[in-house]
Amino acid sequence: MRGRFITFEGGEGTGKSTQAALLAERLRELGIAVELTREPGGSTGAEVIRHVLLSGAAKPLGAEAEAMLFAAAREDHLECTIRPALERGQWVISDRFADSTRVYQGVLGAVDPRIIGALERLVVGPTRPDITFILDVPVKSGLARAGARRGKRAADRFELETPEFHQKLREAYLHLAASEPDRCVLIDARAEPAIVAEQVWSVVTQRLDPAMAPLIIEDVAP
Ligand code: Z5A
Repeated sequence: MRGRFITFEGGEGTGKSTQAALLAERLRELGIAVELTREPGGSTGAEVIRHVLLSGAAKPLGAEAEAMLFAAAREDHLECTIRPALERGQWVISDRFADSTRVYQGVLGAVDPRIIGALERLVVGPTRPDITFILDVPVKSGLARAGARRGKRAADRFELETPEFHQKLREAYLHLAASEPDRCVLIDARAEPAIVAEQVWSVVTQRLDPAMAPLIIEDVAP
């Protein structure tokens, strides 16, 4: 039986990595094998492209070229990591996926929706998430969280964008959540991580019934 595919989306500092890790931990406690991954990245080739994108080296090429690079990274991620894991019956949790391209390059970068749609059909095809959690916090709180976590490390290409950019990003994610309610679940992520994790868990148990998932015994190193 194919595993389940769950993605986390949202703006800066909304807690995607934290919630993806907490959900993976909870599923593993039930004996479910989980592949916890992220975008851009999640496979050897995609991690190389991640470096190019987040360094800002591709920014002068424009949003359309960046969308193609994110799609190339996603192709490798799907082929090398996501599809093999789903075929093994594992659950895949990805910190960002194709909705990030729709929102960052499509809405914010004003790339023609036909190009974004064509890339998604070509690369993602039928491998669509069963649930996408869209985490939402006010822009100020998200940027403050991300800044505190970054500490003295230099901001990446997207962290350098203006507060107006991040406000538009938040609105684009709210719009996406409203336009695809069967797949997307909007989560108010202002509360403590454990409280947000409970909201996420309640949706996962209602929609995907992890108690009924076939157990896969993970290889244990000798
Ligand atoms: N991008 C794109 O443009 N197109 C695409 O197709 C894709 C991506 C796939 C990837 O950056 C960038 O690439 C991203 C979009 C673009 N833009 N940016 N920036 P990344 O992978 O380096 O980072 P990110 O995805 O943006 O993650 P993030 O926003 O920096 O963080 P987060 O995952 O949402 O949050 P976190 O790491 O879980 O938490 C941040 C801090 O807040 C940390 O100290 C936590 O301990 C704390 N935290 C977490 N939850 C809470 C709660 N509930 N309360 C208080 N504090 C909390």
